[in-house]
Amino acid sequence: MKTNKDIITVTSPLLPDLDEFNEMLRKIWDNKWITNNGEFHQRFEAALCEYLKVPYISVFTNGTLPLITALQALNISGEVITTPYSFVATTHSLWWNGIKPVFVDIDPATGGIDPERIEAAITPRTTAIMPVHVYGKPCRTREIQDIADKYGLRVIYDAAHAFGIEVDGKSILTEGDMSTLSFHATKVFNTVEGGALVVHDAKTKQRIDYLKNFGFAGETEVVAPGINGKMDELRAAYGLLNLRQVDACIEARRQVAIRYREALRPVNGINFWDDMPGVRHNYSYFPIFVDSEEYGMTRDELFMKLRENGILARRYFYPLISDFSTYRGLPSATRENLPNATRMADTVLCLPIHHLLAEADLARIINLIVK
Ligand code: T4K
Repeated sequence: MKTNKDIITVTSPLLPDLDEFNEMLRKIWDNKWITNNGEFHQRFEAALCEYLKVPYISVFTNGTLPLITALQALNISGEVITTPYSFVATTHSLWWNGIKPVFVDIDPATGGIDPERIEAAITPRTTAIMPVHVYGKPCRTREIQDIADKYGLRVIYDAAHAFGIEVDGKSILTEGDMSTLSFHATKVFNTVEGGALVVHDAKTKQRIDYLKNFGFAGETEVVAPGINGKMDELRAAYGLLNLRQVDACIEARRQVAIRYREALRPVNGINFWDDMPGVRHNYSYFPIFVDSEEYGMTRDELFMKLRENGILARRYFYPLISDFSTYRGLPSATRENLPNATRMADTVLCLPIHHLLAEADLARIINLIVK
């Protein structure tokens, strides 16, 4: 009989020190200001700008509302080019804005959109591209921007997984017109639920701040049909504390990745990515890709074997978004149009990776995969 102690989950949330959090809560209680752009909210945004090396950020109550709000802020309509290899929130944000998603296949080297296939999907109704830095692996941003510039399109990055990712010392979050983050409990950096929108200038930041507060630009003035996306003071304080320990958490995850790579490299049919040169990774996920012919077992057989042994690896991102009933009828949702994404979704397994994984846990997981 397995106890909870024997279960190894795909991730585990980074939690602030409870005494320190209590101290912050006391301050919030004293302030009696618990949401609506309070002291901790402002401090959190400033601290995030510094940590992430970005000029302007607006924090939200989750990682889906920044996607929806970014599309609103840029007046995106018609069709948007995106990929089906992501969490369903990416495409849902388009649907919620009455925009038609157009799926383009991914580059198997990054899991992100294949820039070479974007132009063929552009129509007179296309207004933007929404790529995803899936697993925190940077997309081919320069090529994407060149296409966007050529056709006058906006670029909104779903950077939900890309907390702290840098390329040659520069934050990936500064690419495109805007980038969104998720601070959900399962992310490398979390505020329980939470998210953010990164923008380039003060005017846009102001507009986003209006939009996440119902469009209010003062007590009696509403400048746009906004939404309620505000992060409260408790979670901003929690975020401030987690920011202090996120580097140690990323380093612990890096050690897990190193251990997996050493142990799994000799295993035929188990493929994975190495770090990209010049990139600061965050090790938010450790996807492996199972070649069933070489490995002698399908991805689903390995998934079940691990599960029966208490290892809760996850098939992020299977099924493809384009395979969900909501989107299956779209002209771009066919498997013929999306061969790389289909292959990746059918072979991927994200192994447990987090800051609390002990060597004994890793040995258990690795032994089951190595056979
Ligand atoms: N764009 C992308 C590319 C995204 O990946 C996401 C979210 C979004 C946008 C939208 O951002 P948010 O609006 O969610 O902020 C999770 C998350 O709910 C979701 O945030 C995330 N992506 C997605 C990839 O994964 P589930 O359904 O897999 O989570 P769940 O509850 O099965 O948890 C997985 C494991 O994590 C559990 O087995 C154990 C561990 N866990 C989880 C929670 C919630 C804990 O140890 N403690 C916890 O409190 O969706």
